[in-house]
Amino acid sequence: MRFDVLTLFPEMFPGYMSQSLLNKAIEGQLVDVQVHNLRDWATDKHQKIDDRPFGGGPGMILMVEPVVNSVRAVQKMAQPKGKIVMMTPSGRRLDQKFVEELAVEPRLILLCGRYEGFDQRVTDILHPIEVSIGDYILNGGEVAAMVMIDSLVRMVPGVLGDEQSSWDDSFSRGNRMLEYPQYTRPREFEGLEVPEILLSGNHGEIERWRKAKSLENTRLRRSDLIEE
Ligand code: 6GU
Repeated sequence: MRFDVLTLFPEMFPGYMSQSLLNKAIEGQLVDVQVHNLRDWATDKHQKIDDRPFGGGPGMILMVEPVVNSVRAVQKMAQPKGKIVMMTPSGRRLDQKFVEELAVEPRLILLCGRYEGFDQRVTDILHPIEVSIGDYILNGGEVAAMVMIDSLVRMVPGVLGDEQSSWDDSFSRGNRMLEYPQYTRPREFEGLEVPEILLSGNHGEIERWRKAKSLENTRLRRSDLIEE
């Protein structure tokens, strides 16, 4: 799966991309992430890519021409041309179902804007898929793009060990449950002991206990998932 990120802050991405799982996926050529500086498509000599909103108001708006030109140029850099995704708080909220829909795409062009937004004509011309990562406002789409890439990379076959395919993970289709509690050594810390059953070696009982804890956690913290 290939991602092309269009951003005014390309320097935000290398640190994220060196994270081990993503880095391995890139090294293994399962995933390709190309980051492009929107400013490279500025049309004037001052490299201006944003301007004040018509009608007044705070902040700056990303200009239509550099954005549309950048997307078209980036699409031409490789095959297939890829679907366009605009990171915006007014987009469709990302959840695991949406992640799975996007995960079948071979290539996505991710447009990151500052939060005051894009000139409306970017949307009118490019008809991007508009994605939000939740009901809060970020300073820009970059962190949201990383969240989206992170969730998508897990769905690319071969990226996770084959013992843990994400397509049947917790939260994936048909299993929208929170995790059960997990423990590792030591068996006791500050008076807190690992539940006896996990040391019993009885795999049937362990499985039952985990299912019960999962259900209990989900009921207590995310009853909305059970209603669904
Ligand atoms: Cl995609 N962008 C911004 N700026 N804020 C957000 C968001 C995106 N998703 C949630 N909040």
